[in-house]
Amino acid sequence: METTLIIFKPDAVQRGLCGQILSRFEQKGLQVVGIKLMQISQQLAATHYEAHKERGFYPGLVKFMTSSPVVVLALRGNGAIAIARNMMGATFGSKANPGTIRGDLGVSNSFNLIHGSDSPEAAERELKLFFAPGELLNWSRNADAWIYDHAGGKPE
Ligand code: 3AN
Repeated sequence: METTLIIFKPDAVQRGLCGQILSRFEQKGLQVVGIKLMQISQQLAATHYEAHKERGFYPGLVKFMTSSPVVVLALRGNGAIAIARNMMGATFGSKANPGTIRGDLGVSNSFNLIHGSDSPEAAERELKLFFAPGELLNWSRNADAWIYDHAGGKPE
């Protein structure tokens, strides 16, 4: 099972879209193993986005991400990283396909509602940045018996 780090960005929180977006992930079958409302500090934003430090959009991105609270989530499932990325859609709402979160809920070319880890390495790094040890819960979900086929001994 993979776990991915998802952020509902300040625009999602301010626009009251968190419930809708979370519903999509729950309905898909991804399991919430961590969730909290938080204000991202300058330092945390800088660490999280350090790969983009030299990009022209970086100052605006850090300003946006620290401007208002966000909701951070850890979502778990088979292939959770790719599943969440596909559900998010292309980076900007203006380009994202209908049916995706960004495609259905936004039009902006900088406010794009949601972040999701883009690889297992990024997920491991980002989960550690945003969740302290003990904030992620390994809990067994009864619905898993119907979300996955366990006939072969592991969830498929
Ligand atoms: P994604 O979130 O789809 O993985 P990346 O990894 O290309 O997108 O970019 C990381 C973040 O940087 C994006 N979520 C977006 O908020 C921001 N970003 C990327 N390109 C731009 C841009 N041209 N203008 C403003 N913000 C940008």
